[in-house]
This record gives sequence, structure tokens and C-alpha cells, in this order.
Amino acid sequence: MEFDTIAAISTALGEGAIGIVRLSGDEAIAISDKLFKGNTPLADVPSHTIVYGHLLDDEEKTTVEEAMVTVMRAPKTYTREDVVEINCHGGLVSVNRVLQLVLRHGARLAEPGEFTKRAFLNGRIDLSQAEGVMDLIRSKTDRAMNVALRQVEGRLSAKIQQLRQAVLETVASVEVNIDYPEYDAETVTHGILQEKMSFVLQEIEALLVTAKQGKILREGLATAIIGRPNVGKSSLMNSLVHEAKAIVTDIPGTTRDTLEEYVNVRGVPLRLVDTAGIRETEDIVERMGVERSRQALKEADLVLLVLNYGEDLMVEDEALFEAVEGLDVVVIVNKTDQEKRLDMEKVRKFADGRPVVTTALIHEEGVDRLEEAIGELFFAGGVEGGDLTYVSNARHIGLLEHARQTARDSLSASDRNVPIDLVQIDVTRTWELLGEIIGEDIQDSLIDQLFSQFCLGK
Ligand SMILES: Nc1nc2c(ncn2[C@@H]2O[C@H](COP(=O)(O)OP(=O)(O)OP(=O)(O)O)[C@@H](O)[C@H]2O)c(=O)[nH]1
Ligand SMILES: [Mg+2]
Repeated sequence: MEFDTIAAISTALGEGAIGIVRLSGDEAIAISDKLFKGNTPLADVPSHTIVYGHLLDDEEKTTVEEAMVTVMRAPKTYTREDVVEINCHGGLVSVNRVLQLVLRHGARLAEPGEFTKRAFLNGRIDLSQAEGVMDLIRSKTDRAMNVALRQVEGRLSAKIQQLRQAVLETVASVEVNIDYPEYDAETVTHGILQEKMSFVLQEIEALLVTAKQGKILREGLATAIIGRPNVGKSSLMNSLVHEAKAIVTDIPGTTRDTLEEYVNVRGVPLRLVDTAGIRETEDIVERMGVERSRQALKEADLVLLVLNYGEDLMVEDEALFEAVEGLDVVVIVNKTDQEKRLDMEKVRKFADGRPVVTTALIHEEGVDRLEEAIGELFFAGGVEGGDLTYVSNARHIGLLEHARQTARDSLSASDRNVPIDLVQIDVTRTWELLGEIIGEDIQDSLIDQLFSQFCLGK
């Protein structure tokens, strides 16, 4: 494909030791040569080498920067085009100046994600791999990063290709049938369809099993800390993020608005939400806070339900147990340094098999046990360190769910001996849906929208 030459600052903006301005396209080397002065012109240096020199301002003929310039010729580059990376001094002014210089000499400012988009359009990676690149940059824990890395390497793509191949074999067999009905191979075709589509369905289902965990690794587990006022919810938030983020006082009703923080607990990324203590109140602001707590509870994947060891179980506590029915919950009995008033038997009964952890957060006691309980809850089922072909992207999950449906439809139609050319419709649709995951048969507008979510310079 033919493209113009693009440029962007590829390092994070801010003060740093070095900053990089990257160019990609047919003119990348020629444009760089216009402003670069070193021992040899860039056009003559071997590919994939880095050279030292200066950048000159064409108008004022002054040296703008001292730079190390990497020349990478197509096709073995990130975009499959000629790529030049200008390493200059880090710092907002410096990198911006270099960028301006490059733009003045004929490069166009890249759109967000445009380098990766080119890698996709030039066929180096498929769409799911490109999306993996974005996840990689945004990953918040090691584990999430490993999952993204596998996706960039093409694990998911390979799986999808394999499934599409199986669907294609079905299609081919059906086509033969439609074209040569005199052979009356319909029974054979139904047999092939049953076999192949069952396999495809099974594999899609297996992928979707990983979806929940994959999505959590990517977006963080929405975790709401709830409990009556003053039980120690904000103390818990602070203990988990290892910082005094939330205000803690002995006044019930201290927290009035929800407060959010990301934290990595044993490899599980939590999007932790501290909430206002839930109680009936006349105070308008507090009441709005309580409403938000209820909302946070509704949106939570995991609930940390905090109780007070120094008080009897109250009706409000019991109401909370009711509210979290069916959710993943860890019960935290806090303030164990106080005299015991809580009936632990009763708590266990209400917890109904869900983990109960005791803490004295005022002394940072029990935080370890809590972290362990969260880790165990999440990685129960031993997925840890196993096959990392997670499906984590909402777009992929949506397409897989749809493909699961069309695969099922084709099987049940075949079961009912529906004419094979009608069954074919569902089979073909399955093929298309799987294709969309890796970016085949996908609309340009959707591609533009996907890449626009990237950061500048990637
Ligand atoms: N004795 C004792 N006090 C604690 C413990 N944990 C927290 N506290 C105290 O309990 C009080 C309330 O703690 P917070 O963390 O603000 O409680 P909260 O649940 O966020 O309260 P609201 O925001 O008002 O709903 C503070 O004075 C804390 O210092 C503990 O383990 N033992
Ligand atoms: Mg609080």
C-alpha cells in the first residue's frame, strides 16, 4: 500500500533523559537527511544502525539538537515501511522542536495509533494483535501484560485462524453439494458439518470461559468496599493502596463520596472503590453518598464487606449480606484489637462459605491474609501461569458470543435436516464473525475508530 510519511513524538511527554521522534514512510530517510548532519548521510548508512550527528534548522542554519538517529529500512520494521527514530534530549521543548523540524520538511503529524495501524494495513500484524499492542501499553500488572504480549505474538490470531479453517472446510463441502445436487451427498455433508461445527463451537466456548478473567486482567476487578459507618472501610482502602488516600476519622459518616484507586493485589488488578457507610441518614450530602455506595455495589465484580469485631451484628449488617447475594464477597471482620462483641458463628453462617478474614487495620494487621484471599478467589481453577490465550477485549468477546450463537444455530438446523443451503447461511456468518476479530471483512470506519483509541506516537 502507498502512504505518506508520518511523524510523531513516540516517548511520553515530560522531562526524561531522551525523547524519540519517529518517522515512517517512503520519505522517512530523505526527510531526516534534510535536517541531519553527521559523518555520512542517512541514505548511505546500513539498515538497523544508529548514528551520531546534529540536527540543523534550515532557515537559521543553526544547530537545533544533538541526536542519535536510527535508520530502519523496510520491510523489517514496526510498520513495514522505512522508519527513522531520532533520539534527542528528553524534555518538552527539545522533542517538540525536533518534531516541528521534521514536519516542516515534509512529514505529516501522525494520528493516534497510526504507526500500529500501518503495521496492520501493511499486513505485518492482524487486528487482534494491534489491539494487543494497546493493551500492552495500558496493562497495569505483570500478569495483564503477559496476556497482552501473547495476543501481540498472535496466539489468539492463530486460534481464530484454526477455527476459520474448520468452518471453511464445512463451507467447501456444502458448496459441492449445492453445485452438484445429483450426487446426493447431503447426508455426508451434514456429517461433516456436525463434526466441524461442533469442534468450532466447543473451542469458542473454551475461549469465552477465559473471557471473564481476561477482561478483569485488562480492566481491573471492580471492587467495592462496603459496610456500616465507622467500621474501617477507608482504613482498608488505605492499607490496600499503601497510602493515606482516604480520610479516616472516628466520626461515623466521614466518607461521603466514592473514591477510586487502582491497586495490584497478588497480580490481580483491582479498581478499588471506597464508599460512604450505608445507613439511614437525614444529612442530604451523606444520603447522596449512600446512594452512590449502592450504585458501586451494583457495578461491583467483587465486594469487600467490612464488619466491626467490637460490635454486635446489626440489622444493617444483615441487610448488606442480603444485598451482596450472588456476588463474589470477602467478609472482613475488622477491629479485632477490641473486645469481642461480634458473634463469629453468626457471621460465618451469613457468609455462607465465602471467605472471612479478620483484621486490625489500625495496626495493619491481617492485610496479608486479605490479599491472599482475594488472590485465591480470583485464581481458583488454576488458570495462573497456564495457557495465556485469554480473550480480554470487549469487542472480541462480543464477536465470539455472536459466533457461538450462529455456530449453535447451524448445528441445530442441521439436526432438524433443514436444507443444506439454508444451514450454510449460519456457517458463513460464523466465518465472517470470526474474521472480524482478526480484522478481515471489517469496515474502514471501525478500523479508524479502533486505532483512534491508541496514544499518539504508537
Ligand atoms: N481499634 C481499631 N480502630 C480502627 C481499626 N481500623 C480502623 N479503626 C478506626 O475506626 C475509625 C473509622 O475508620 P474509617 O476507616 O474512617 O471507617 P469508615 O468505615 O471508612 O467510616 P465512614 O467513612 O464514616 O463510613 C477511625 O478512627 C479508625 O482509626 C482497627 O482495626 N481497630
Ligand atoms: Mg470512610
